[in-house]
Amino acid sequence: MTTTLERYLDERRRLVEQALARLFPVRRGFREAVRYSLLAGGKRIRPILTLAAGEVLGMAPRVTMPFACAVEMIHSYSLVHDDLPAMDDDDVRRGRPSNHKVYGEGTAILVGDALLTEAFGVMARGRGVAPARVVAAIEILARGAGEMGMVGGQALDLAAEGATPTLAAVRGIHARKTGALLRAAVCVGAIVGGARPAALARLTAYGESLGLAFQIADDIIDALQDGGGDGRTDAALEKATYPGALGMDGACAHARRARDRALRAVAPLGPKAGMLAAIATHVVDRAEAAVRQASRNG
Ligand code: GRG
Repeated sequence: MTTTLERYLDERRRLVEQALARLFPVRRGFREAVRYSLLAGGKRIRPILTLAAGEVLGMAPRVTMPFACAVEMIHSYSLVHDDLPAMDDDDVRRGRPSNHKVYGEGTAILVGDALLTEAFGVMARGRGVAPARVVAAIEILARGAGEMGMVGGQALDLAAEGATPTLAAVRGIHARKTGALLRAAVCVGAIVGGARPAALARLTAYGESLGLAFQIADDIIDALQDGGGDGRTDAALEKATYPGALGMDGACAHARRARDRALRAVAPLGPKAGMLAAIATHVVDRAEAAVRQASRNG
């Protein structure tokens, strides 16, 4: 049975795919390498969060879309760069060879550079949004993606490699590496939608807790795929992960608490925030279902 949330996610995902494809229509030369990673599927959860936050304020997806695309472009660039041999050295991304395996390292670096740079151009060209909101959205996204956000978190992660991290270290790394962009995705939608300070504070708190829940859920699913029963696999321990620091049960409990904080943050915004609430619930349900499945499989 298709739930309201699934229908919403499918519809918004389709709109995002169409908008991204329109931004990069030509299929030749370097553009082909850009399209390879940008249009490679993925859940599109970040741009959907931008659209959903805008919708809480009554903003039509068509107006918020350039900002949602910019968020996804920055996410895609981070994945292309993260897969490079100098970073995580992953050969596969979104079910197919990573960008550098197909086009070479130099081109993959440039694909990331292009996506990051163009993201800001796409926002600057957004139509139907007051210039002050555009500037504020650009600023908040730059902060989430930059040195104090995702890039800074990646730098901390590189520095932590090889050591068994404490929970505080895990929290600090992930709040920036993954959480900052998710939080910014929500804030961008809120700002474009013209949120007043009280609503902006609520949506920001939601984005923060959702980012944490998402990261823990992602770590849980990864640890299970690595074959860990309690999450304390070598892979989990060498890298800064929640199951590595807390064990699987502790990580699940932590994810549920983050979800509950996200739900409490948006509850006063009423039914218009229903999709944001459903997304937070879905993120944690997915991880818990994976844990149940793994324990059934022994
Ligand atoms: C290289 C500057 C730079 C940053 C890299 C995003 C990131 C920072 C690294 C990716 C490593 C990773 C797998 C982190 C876990 C959380 C995460 C970002 C998962 C991927 O996001 P999803 O699940 O992926 O939304 P899709 O493919 O659905 O978009």
